[in-house]
Amino acid sequence: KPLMAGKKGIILGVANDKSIAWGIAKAASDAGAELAFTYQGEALERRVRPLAESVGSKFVLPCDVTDEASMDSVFETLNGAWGSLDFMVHAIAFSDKDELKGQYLQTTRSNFLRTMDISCYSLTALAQRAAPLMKDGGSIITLTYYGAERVMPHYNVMGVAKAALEASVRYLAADMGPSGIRVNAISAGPIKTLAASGIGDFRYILKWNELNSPLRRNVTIDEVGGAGLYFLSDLSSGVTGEVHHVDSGYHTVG
Ligand code: 0WD
Repeated sequence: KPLMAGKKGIILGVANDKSIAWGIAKAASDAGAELAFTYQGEALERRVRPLAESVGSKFVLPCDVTDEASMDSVFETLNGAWGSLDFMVHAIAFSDKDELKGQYLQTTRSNFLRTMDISCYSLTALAQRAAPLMKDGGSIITLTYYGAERVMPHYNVMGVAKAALEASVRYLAADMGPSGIRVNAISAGPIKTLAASGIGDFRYILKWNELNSPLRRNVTIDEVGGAGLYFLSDLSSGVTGEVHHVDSGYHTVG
């Protein structure tokens, strides 16, 4: 029986076919999972809907994680249709791109709060809503980056938000573990996506990782998808609160 047969999950953060969340969605779908997708704004709906349909998904729902009612409605829909949930993929982040260059020192209060809200708190807000649906336990994953652990040029306030996100993973894992819900993060190496294009000198970061990582290349969304499948499936049933690097080994040398 396929690894994910009978499992139902929600994927938040597909913007297009380059998105990391799409790599994870493909891997889960190929392994037999049933998926629901969310999008933020009509422009992205036009990109997400055909992708969702290509993997047989019946649910393509609007969700803005800064809006409580919008999150409530997503989980009400899933509760009505499925009555339960096995996994959730959180692949959402945002910061003003004017502050993803230059110095962290110049971070404004308003962008600090917005970055933290969308990139960090949203995981907790969504976990609160997913938990009651994960009656037979479940698996939640989020996406993080090495800039949480070490200073990376231009990553700035997003690095601070990712550090808080990684700490959230540990606290959520502790809170949700007794209910059989696991919470983990994948720390992906740099990948050229819509979100990444907002980061200053991103091409240089890609090149630097390619030249210096143990594998001497960058990772693909399919490779992150493979790790995602491990965390979402019962293969990782004994693992929670983990930050797992899928970065060609860069974190061992950088
Ligand atoms: O190198 C990279 N691309 C890495 C990305 C390395 C390591 C980690 N990550 C993380 C990102 O920080 C993010 O958490 O992976 C996650 C997914 O990012 P991605 O695949 O690189 O980016 P993208 O395809 O752009 O998807 C992120 C999406 C948004 O797209 P845009 O480009 O419009 O920001 O997050 C969603 C949106 O679809 N998003 C929201 N969703 C709901 N409510 C919101 C919001 N308020 N804001 C952004």
